[in-house]
Amino acid sequence: MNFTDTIAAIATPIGEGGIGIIRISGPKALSIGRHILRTPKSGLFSTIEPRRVYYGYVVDPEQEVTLDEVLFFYAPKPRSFTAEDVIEIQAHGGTLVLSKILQQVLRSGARLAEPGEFTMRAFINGRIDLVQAESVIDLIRAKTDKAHQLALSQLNGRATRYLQQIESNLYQILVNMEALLDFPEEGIPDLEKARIQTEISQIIEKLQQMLATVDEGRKIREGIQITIVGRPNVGKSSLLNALSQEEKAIVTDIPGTTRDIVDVQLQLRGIPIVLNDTAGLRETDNPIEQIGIQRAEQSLEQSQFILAVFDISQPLNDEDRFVLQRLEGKKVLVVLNKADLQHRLSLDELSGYHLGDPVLVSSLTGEGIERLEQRLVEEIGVGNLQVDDRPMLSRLRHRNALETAIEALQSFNFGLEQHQSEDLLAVDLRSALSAIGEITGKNVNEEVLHGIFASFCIGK
Ligand SMILES: Nc1nc2c(ncn2[C@@H]2O[C@H](COP(=O)(O)OP(=O)(O)OP(=O)(O)O)[C@@H](O)[C@H]2O)c(=O)[nH]1
Ligand SMILES: [Mg+2]
Repeated sequence: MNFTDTIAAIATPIGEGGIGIIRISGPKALSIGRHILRTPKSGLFSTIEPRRVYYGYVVDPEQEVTLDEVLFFYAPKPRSFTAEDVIEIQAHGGTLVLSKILQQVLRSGARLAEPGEFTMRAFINGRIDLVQAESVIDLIRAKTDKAHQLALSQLNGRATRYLQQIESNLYQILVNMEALLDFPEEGIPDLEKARIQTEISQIIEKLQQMLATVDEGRKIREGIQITIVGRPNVGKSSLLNALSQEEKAIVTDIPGTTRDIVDVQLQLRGIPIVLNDTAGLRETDNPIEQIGIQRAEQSLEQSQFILAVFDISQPLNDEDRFVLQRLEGKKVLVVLNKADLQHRLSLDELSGYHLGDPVLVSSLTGEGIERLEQRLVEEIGVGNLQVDDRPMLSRLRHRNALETAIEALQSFNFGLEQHQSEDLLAVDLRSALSAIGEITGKNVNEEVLHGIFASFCIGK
């Protein structure tokens, strides 16, 4: 597809920096560049060669006033980020300077790019597929080494090539089958049927292996949200502080200290974790505390994992039981805090709730905290998450499409056994192909695309 308009944006973050970059992409990029760029001697550039860095000035050509001293280069299509003509101008990184240059670029015939629009053009122009486009934003957002590796592996097209291979195999089977359709009275020969079935089974297996990487990939990419819950005063905030090794949450001996959710980000074996400390759960008349408790309950519902804290120096009370009832069906690790004090909690009653082996810690002395981390790693299953040379995917959207493709192929193989007609079999093949096309972006609707790129920043 050829875009007829030219887009521009500031590609670097707002604020002061050594340099700031203005990116221009589209058919008018070069002519806009010529219009506003001047040589060091204030002349027009007679030639701007591809991929060469030039030194010069940006001017407002109407007034012939200089806006900034810059470096710039020109990358003609298709060898540029967007696969269109691109000019990138490195100016001084100040908000006012950059916005003046941008205004001048816009006055000269470009329009302001929408968030993610440069990457979207790279995708629509066929330079990258959708998995690669998604990985661009993942690379920008990566906060851990593993997330960085995963984004790079997707950007360099490992998953893309793997899916393309599967697509082309399926396509070949479809073509062969449609050729057979011309002789409907003969049907598919048995030998041929067996061969197709084996091939489809192999493809199903490959897709299943890929499906297995999605959950890992999502953990690596998005991280895991863990919520700390418990009745007031058991030491939830102290535990948050101990795990994050900072005095992030207020700790007092007054029950009902924490009101709002306090979150910290940390890493567990290279996986990003967001840890939420919440208000102690109990009945209360205090309206502020009530709101805090509502938020705690919300976080308890939405979190992927719960650390349920109890005070081992006190017998279980009704508030604890109230908390315990809330934990049913959740992924929970029970933490018995205040291990440095005398133990008065009945483990028998606790074990009646079948929440697994508790971990004993003292958030005050730090005793048991390392063991708790180790248990967390095991329970969440992040201990052996790694990015290797498997083709990995990492989004819910990928998971749904893979599942659809697998189901369609299973239905195909079943149909083949049941001597289903070729045109019905072809429907299954096509729906598998279309599901895979949703991942790579060959077959994806406007709305999904918009959703993907809207989460990008402007200038990317
Ligand atoms: N001895 C001992 N005291 C602790 C330990 N952990 C917390 N405490 C004390 O218990 C009291 C309550 O701690 P917090 O961390 O504020 O408890 P919380 O669960 O966040 O309480 P709320 O925010 O009110 O729900 C404070 O006085 C802490 O110093 C521990 O492991 N040992
Ligand atoms: Mg607290």
